Amino acid sequence: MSFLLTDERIADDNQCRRAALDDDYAHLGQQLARRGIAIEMVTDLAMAFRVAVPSWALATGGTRFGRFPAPGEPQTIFEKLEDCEAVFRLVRVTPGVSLHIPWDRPERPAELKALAAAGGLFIDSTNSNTFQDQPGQRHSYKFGSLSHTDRAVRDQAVEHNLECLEIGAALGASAHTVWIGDGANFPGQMHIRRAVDRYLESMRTIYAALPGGCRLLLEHKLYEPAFYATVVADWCTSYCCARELGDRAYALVDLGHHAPTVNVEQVVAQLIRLGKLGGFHFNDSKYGDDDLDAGSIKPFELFLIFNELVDARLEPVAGFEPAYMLDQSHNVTDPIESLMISATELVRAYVQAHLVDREALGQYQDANDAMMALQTLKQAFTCDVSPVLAMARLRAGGAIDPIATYRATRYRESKRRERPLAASARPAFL
Ligand code: RM4
Ligand code: MN
Ligand code: MN
Repeated sequence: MSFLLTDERIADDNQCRRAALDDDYAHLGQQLARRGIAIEMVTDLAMAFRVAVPSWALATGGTRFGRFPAPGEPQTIFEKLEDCEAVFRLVRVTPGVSLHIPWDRPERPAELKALAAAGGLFIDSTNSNTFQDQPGQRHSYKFGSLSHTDRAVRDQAVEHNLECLEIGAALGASAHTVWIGDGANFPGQMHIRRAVDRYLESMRTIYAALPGGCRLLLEHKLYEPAFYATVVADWCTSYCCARELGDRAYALVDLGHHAPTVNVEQVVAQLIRLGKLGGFHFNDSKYGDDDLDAGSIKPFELFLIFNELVDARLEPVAGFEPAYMLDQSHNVTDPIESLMISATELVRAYVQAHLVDREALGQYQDANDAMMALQTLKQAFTCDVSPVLAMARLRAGGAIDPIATYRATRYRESKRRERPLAASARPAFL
């Protein structure tokens, strides 16, 4: 019998934190009331927030220099779902799971769907992988996939995406994300215009096969693995391609995929204005990386992104329904802990963005009062909404302090006994 984080275990551990939370919540409620904000409304927002967890983030990540597998990490998609359930039970905002195929290809989709549902989860989206060769594959992606110069390679990559759509339909996924590593490492290696033409031709076939209710999300990335020129390198290329494809194609913004000085909240606002913001891969980065925990490096940027999202939601901008997903890799932390904290940081930014006095902000903007406009945003950003987040989790059956409860249950130690490391993942000294 595998170890489960039951509601009772969580409730028991919440006991010792309940009184302090009630105090802090009442105090914050008074502060917000003075500003005309009802704390209960804010707590309801925190409870309704949703972000999907990436199946590929549950196992320990690595870099091209190595990977250090952790005892008790999941190896199959079923074990990964078990860990997704643990994340969900503790924070209660992550019922959706985003699947990477073929890394987490379900042999029997119906079984996976049922298992997810039994744990209160569902499969939110699929992601294709044509940036790596798989064993037994006919053609190599060394020089590209959907934009390859050779039609046979392009066809194989299209075929893989069609298979993802089929799996997604069986699982009830509402989006399919395509990110390709295609590009060039040297000037002259690739005909820049024709590569985009070939990419679009392939994407048209994929678009035409979209199951009803499923959206196609185009993910761009500045560089890596192509280090000179990437085929879909920026949000503008992504937007143009999505527009050419049709109404059900959108641009997806991965927070770590921009040049270091790009104003990401401005990118978000532009895409909203153009009606093509399809979703997010949330994470954080310091240099050229794209896999650190959301909110760990640039929390103010995260807040400013949510400020744009909430502004559009409140307006409301017609047809505005971006999909929220995390896309991270955890090399030195327990993935369950990182995902819980990252999800919490997103709820924090979402809730704080609702505290912005938008009427005042509009007036300061009209009056060109830069100082007070900034202060209006800062007032929301500096408000510590932790008691709201904790109360929202508690009311939904989750943990007041997710990491403390997770550690107290010794979940990972139980999984260590249940899941012996596969020989391939085991370092030589174990
Ligand atoms: C890429 C990109 C994709 C993700 C892969 C693993 O950098 O972010 O979304 O699927 O990494
Ligand atoms: Mn991504
Ligand atoms: Mn990435």
